[in-house]
Amino acid sequence: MEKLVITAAIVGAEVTRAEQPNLSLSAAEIAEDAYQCYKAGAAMIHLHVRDAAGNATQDKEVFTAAVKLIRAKCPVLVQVSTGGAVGMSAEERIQSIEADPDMATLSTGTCNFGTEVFENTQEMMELFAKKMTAKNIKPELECFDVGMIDNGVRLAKKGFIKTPLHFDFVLGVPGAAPGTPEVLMFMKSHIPADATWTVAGVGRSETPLVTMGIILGGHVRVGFEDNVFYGKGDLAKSNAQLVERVVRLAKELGREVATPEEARKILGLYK
Ligand code: KMH
Ligand code: ZN
Repeated sequence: MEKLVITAAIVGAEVTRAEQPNLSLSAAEIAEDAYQCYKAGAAMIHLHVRDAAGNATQDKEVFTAAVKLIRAKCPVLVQVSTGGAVGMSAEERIQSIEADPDMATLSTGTCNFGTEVFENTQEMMELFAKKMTAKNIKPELECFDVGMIDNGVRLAKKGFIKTPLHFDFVLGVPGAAPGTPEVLMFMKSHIPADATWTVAGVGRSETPLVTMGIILGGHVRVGFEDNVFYGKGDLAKSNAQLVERVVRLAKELGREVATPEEARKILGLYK
């Protein structure tokens, strides 16, 4: 089995300080958070950024400042979000790839997202794919439901993105696929044989799905974007605490953890 790539989704677009008092908002806080996750064993940071008021933004300058500060502290890989927040335009969302990331997300389908709709039309997916390919950035295909896998495969068949593909199954978003073992097993079996995959479980599905990801040879994502708790009713102290748990689980289950440089090869990043 390949070594385990741990991604830390440290900020997200929706979480607030009221829900998680230790949430990082400024570029300096985000960089320190990323560094602590790197020290704990994360090979990659899935990055969202916030504006001065603490709201999600896809502003390229804000992304660039955060990416630079993270890179000044440690060699962790940086994957920028192009998902942004619900309601943002495609043009707004794709700005983040101007920050020279190692990787970027590409959500391959529209779904309900709680009480809202996270829109990713065919036109948007093709636009994002073309722009990432032009910049030599490998996309992580964010799949919140099963049909999104097929949309990702179709993008490759049409020549918008290169194979082998890398998927992230984000399970447990209310309105999309639930975070259950059965769903993960199906999604894992539904991707091309040469593809790699990561799993992220929202809320209480985080730790069970991470454990399955370790056992099944996938890769895993944890962090405040997906889950602010350590246990039931017990807020996590930090993103690093969530990463530390993954490292312990991996050790107990006999899976080695990848460094950022190893992760770059395992995921087949382009640069
Ligand atoms: N904030 C969600 C609506 C991504 O980062 O690519 C979308 C999201 C996906 O977080
Ligand atoms: Zn995200």
